[in-house]
Amino acid sequence: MTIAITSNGTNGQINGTNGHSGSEHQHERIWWKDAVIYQIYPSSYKDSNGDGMGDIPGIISKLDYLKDLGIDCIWLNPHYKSPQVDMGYDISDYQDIHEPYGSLEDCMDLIKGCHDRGIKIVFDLVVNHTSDQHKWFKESRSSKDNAKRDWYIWRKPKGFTEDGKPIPPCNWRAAFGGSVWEWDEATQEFYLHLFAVEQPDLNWELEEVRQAIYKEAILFWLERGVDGFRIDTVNMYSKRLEFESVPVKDESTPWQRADLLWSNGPRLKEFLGEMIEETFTKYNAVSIGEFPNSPDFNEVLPFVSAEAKLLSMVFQFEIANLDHGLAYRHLAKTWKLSEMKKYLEGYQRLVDGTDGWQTTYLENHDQSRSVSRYASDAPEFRVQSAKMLAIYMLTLTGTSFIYMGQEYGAINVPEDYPIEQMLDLETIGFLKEFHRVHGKDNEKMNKLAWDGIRLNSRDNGRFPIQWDDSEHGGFTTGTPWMMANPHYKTVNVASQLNDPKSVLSFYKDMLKFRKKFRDLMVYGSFKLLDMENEQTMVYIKGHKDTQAVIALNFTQEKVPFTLPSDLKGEAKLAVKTIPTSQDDTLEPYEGRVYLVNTE
Ligand code: TEU
Repeated sequence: MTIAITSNGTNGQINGTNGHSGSEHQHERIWWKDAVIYQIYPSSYKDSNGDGMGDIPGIISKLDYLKDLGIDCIWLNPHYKSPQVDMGYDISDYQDIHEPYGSLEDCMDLIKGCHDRGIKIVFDLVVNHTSDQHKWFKESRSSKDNAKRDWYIWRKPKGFTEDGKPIPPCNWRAAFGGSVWEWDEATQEFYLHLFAVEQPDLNWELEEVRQAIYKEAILFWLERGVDGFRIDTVNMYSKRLEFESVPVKDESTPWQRADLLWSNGPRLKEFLGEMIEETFTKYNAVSIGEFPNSPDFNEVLPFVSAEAKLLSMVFQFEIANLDHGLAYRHLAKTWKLSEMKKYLEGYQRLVDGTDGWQTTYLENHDQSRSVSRYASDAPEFRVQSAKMLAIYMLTLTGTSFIYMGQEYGAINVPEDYPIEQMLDLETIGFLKEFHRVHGKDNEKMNKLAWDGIRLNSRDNGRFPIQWDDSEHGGFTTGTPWMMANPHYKTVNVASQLNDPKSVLSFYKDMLKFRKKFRDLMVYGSFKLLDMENEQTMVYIKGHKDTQAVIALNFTQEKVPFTLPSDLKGEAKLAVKTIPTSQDDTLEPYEGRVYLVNTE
């Protein structure tokens, strides 16, 4: 198939690129803007003691690898004491470490090990909810007159059914299925949990709760040298306390999605203002908020504008959700490149001409692997797909986040990976619900579920890192807590380290490239061309009189390519992922960067 790239659908040329879009704001230069942040899921990075579980000493043993890779900061997923119902997002003690990961001392060694190498480190802050095993919740649930009763959100039943069952205050569906309200038999009230039953929501309305959070979960770690936090579900702290039911859209269940109602509540700004002022600001710490259900940049800007002094930056979710089904992410839906471009343009506008900041990510522990989702993990296309996405990751304005494994081109699990090894509570909940509706033995439906799980389940981001081709990918000498992706035999760090053509080497080169041209790549203006083109993504970065043209082919077809007419002759090819390609044709999944006026 050959489709020309056009900006206006008329002549096959990209026009109108004289200069770049809008006004380029003079952003204050701060380390976390320049930084490329590398995310580590501790259970799956590196096991140092053979118990099958990744640990902090294992991470420390890889710090030189990370330094050599060229990243600037680590974001560590929750490592705190936790019953692990939701892989550490259910914390039972903010000041202690999950035992299999190591000790507080190991943790201090990790912070020091990073700092000694000039790497910053941020932890995960999970304070929308705790574990039901946290001492605060145990007290709260112990009786209605306990001093901590109101530290969580308790409500009386709306009434009782004819057969005596309590009716919850509203019909919201929890993120992992079922009602957001859990009945407590002993005290005859419901408590709120937006996520799992074992993750009760804290009551941010109470000042003493907020103060306890600041002291125990935030200041404790800032005092110990962490450089900031990625902040879990940061836009859910303030609840709409009326708890109004939503219209029924899914007839198969009483519990309906209400994500918009539980995000961005009335007191959110006030709570964040107080939290940031009393904790983060004192330590000059970075605050990276997880900010779902907020596609409109006008809605997000007030939270990330430098003047507002709230969050440094946020993660938005529209690109991450592109192929997720509405009721369940696993029942995948098709998507178009033009949709991705539309969202990307919105995200980049947060920085263009404003004092806000933005993030770029394609993967994290809640997502499957980007090569499998946005490009192709077929053996003949895997490497070029991963390199093309690396260009995307490292040429966009804002702070880039690389998820562990992305740097060597990790892909989703294969067809014959055992379904029982998918261990995420969300996947298990989905399967249970799916079987309830379609029966357990419906072959056709089971295939649909498995295909969806393989494509989109969070497990794909959680299997062990593939260090080499030894058993379990060199992750552990024991039995891994989650089976390695058998792919480690061909795709692993060791085989790529000294191969200049590998995905890993390409990431290293691109990280250097991003730093060298940071004015353009990190801080530059952004202009997307040819929004309607469903095959290629082409954008122009600008800074003063310098420019870069980035051209990415998202298909497995060859696509004709022409530089924007006004840049022809001036644009010099700086990066290309397929050395043998011709100027006028982008090879399948090829990526290129051209530079203008940069010498
Ligand atoms: O995620 C919250 C969130 O909004 C999601 O991306 C969520 O994982 C998704 O809706 C499930 O499909 C955060 C954490 O990143 C996630 O790992 C936790 O499970 C969740 O909070 C609860 O703490």
